[in-house]
Formats: sequence, C-alpha cells, structure tokens
Amino acid sequence: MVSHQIIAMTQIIGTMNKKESIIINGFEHVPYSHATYPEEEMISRSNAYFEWLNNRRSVREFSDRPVPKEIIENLIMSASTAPSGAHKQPWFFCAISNSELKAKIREAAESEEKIGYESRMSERWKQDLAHLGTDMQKPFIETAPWVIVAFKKVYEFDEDGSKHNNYYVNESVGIACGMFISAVQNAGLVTLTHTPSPMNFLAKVLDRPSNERAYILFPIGYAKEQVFVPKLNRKKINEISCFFE
Ligand code: IYR
Repeated sequence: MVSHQIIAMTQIIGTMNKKESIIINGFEHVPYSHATYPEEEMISRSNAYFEWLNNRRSVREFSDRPVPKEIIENLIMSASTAPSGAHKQPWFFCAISNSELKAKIREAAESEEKIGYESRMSERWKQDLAHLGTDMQKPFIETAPWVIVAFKKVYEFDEDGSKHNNYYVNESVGIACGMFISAVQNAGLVTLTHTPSPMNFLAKVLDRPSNERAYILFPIGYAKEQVFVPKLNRKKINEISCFFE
C-alpha cells in the first residue's frame, strides 16, 4: 500500500484531529498508552513486586479445598496475555477437576515416574533432586482441586487440512506458563511445575489433537495446612547478571 492510501484510510478511521487507528500493511493499529510512575515510585513498585514474587514457592502438598472455576478461567486468561511468535498464541490449557480423570492422570504419571526414577534418570540427576525430596509418588494430582495441563501447539491445521508450523513455540508457551504461575501467586493459591516424562500420555488421556504436546502439568489449589518446603537460596544479582553501562 502506498503512503497516500495509508493516510486516506487513517482519515476514514480516525476522527478530525485525534487518530483512533492507523493502517500498516493493510492492518489496523490502535493507539496504546501505558501506565508510568515517578522514578521513586517505580523503584518501590519494582522492589515490592520482586519481594512478592520471591515469596512464591513450589508446593507439593495440597489441601483438597475446592477452588471456584472462575478463578481458574482468570488464571488461564492471564497466561494467554503472553507474547507469542507472530501472535499465534500456540497454547491450549486443559483444566481438570473431575476426580476419575485426575485419578487416571495420577496413575499414568506415577507409572512413567516409576520408570524414570528406577531407570531413566541418572544417579547424578537423582542426587541433584535429593534436596527437593521428590519421589515417584504424585498424590497432589488427585488432592489438588484442579490440575491444569498446558499444551504447546506445534503446528496448526489449515482449512484444507494441511499443516503449518507455529513460531518460537517453546519460548511462547514458556512465557505463558511463567505468567500463569505469577497469576496463581496473585490469586493466593499455590502450584507446582510437574513434568512427568515422557508426557505423551496426557494428550491421550485428554483426547487432544495431534498438533498438541503436553508442556507442563500444574496442580492448583491451597497448600496443605502445615506444609514444608526445602530451604533454598536464590542466586544473587551478580551471579545471574552483568551490566554494561
Ligand atoms: N519428573 C520427576 C523428576 C523431577 C525432575 C526435576 I529436573 C525436578 O526439578 C523435579 C522432579 C518428578 O516430578 O518427580
């Protein structure tokens, strides 16, 4: 499109002086403005946000106290605000509260984990996990009121049934899952990133199409009344970053 066409279309969509939208490559772009704050306030907000996130812990023992579906929907919608390659939003979330289905998933996860702990995982790997106290038992899959399985959509189907790949799928779904975890924390709930390996059984149990691969399983709920988590230290700023000023 040539520039006079862009301007003409802008004038059609826009009002007299204030542009409501512009056209780029034939696509509408709308005005955007974001909240900003005085520097002092940004410092205190960024610090408060860090401290709030720093309180998050992965929890392995859940209460069976129910959680309303509306909260889970909000968590999924929060995750789905993530940026993604070409804005393809290559994710799908299955939210399970059905007890029989959770039992089925637990059974399948534990049988994969049994093979994992008994033969797939190296001794070094098991040593590295020892401080977390994990094992092949995954009762949280049944205890937590909700299990959310995040799937990545490796490709999409065109109308004629042919396939086209999505872009930066792992990055996109990884970011969405990070935002999901943060939304869980914000709601006042806890979760755990569980990745029984291999995870193919989840697509089968949940009857998902061939373009989806299970990415992370999240049990969601309240922590059990008295819960212990491993005493961990997080890396310091100079261990995880360097600055070029
Ligand atoms: N998937 C197994 C093992 C496991 C692996 C890693 I790396 C962890 O950080 C935690 C667990 C399990 O869920 O027990």
